[in-house]
Amino acid sequence: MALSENVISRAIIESYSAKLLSHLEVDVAMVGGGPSALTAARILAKRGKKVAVFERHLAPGGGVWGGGMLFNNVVVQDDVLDILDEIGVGHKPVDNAPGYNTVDSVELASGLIFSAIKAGAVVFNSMAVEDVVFKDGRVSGLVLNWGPVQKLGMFVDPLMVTAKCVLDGTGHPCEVINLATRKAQIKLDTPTGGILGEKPMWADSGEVSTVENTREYFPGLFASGMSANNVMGGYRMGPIFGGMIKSGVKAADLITKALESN
Ligand code: 48F
Repeated sequence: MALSENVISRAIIESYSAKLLSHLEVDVAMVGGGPSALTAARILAKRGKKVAVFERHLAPGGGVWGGGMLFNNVVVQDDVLDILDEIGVGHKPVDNAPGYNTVDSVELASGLIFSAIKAGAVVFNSMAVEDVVFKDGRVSGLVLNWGPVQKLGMFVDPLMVTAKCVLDGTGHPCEVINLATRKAQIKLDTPTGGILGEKPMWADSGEVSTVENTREYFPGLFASGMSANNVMGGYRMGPIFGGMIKSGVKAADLITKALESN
């Protein structure tokens, strides 16, 4: 069979269009494909929710790939090993340090991505979120543009998707909550009503607060991972990832509850 260039192009254009069209209206729209959002995406998709993840870069996985200072291993605590086992990611105990394990960061990043997609979440890579849809006092969706268009500063109007819940999983900059507070002048569910700002390194505290700070901060708008820590003034923790994974589990539970109570 002689291959047709036109068939190849048409197959991609039609299948991609179908995928995008079927995700113009979702249960959960996630911004950023870091470890916390990918964990939440996998769990929510497994529960039958319609989940789309929008990641600005070509490769989802966020801060996982780089390990610690490009030494491409990360550390996780014992209490997330069951989750790593569930998604088939290997781990090794650290000698003479009970409770600590190392994980190959490339295996963890790819495992989180693959398991989320296999569970039914759809990842749109190279798509950046530049604004939120804000209706009737609620964050109701996302405004999208191509990652490279945003990076080049091209003036191109965006497209929009609507969602019952939005998760800010953008990591340290908490981009979505930042822009929502700035543009919609919303008051967050924080002591000041605004973003408290991330604190410096304290691994132990940061790991705990990442999970505690995973919350709904405004109707329809949730935050996980380092984004939640920035909003609520938590410490950073560096290349240890148990808290990120547990934050994703908590985000999935909170969003499930929100979806099922409406
Ligand atoms: O920062 P990131 O990995 O998210 P996380 O789940 O995990 C944090 C850790 O990686 C690490 C840490 C752990 O110990 O401190 O930092 O909080 O991933 C965030 C993802 O969001 C994407 C970004 O490219 C990255 O992959 N992102 C950020 N802003 C946008 C975005 C945006 N506006 N639109 C789309 N994607």
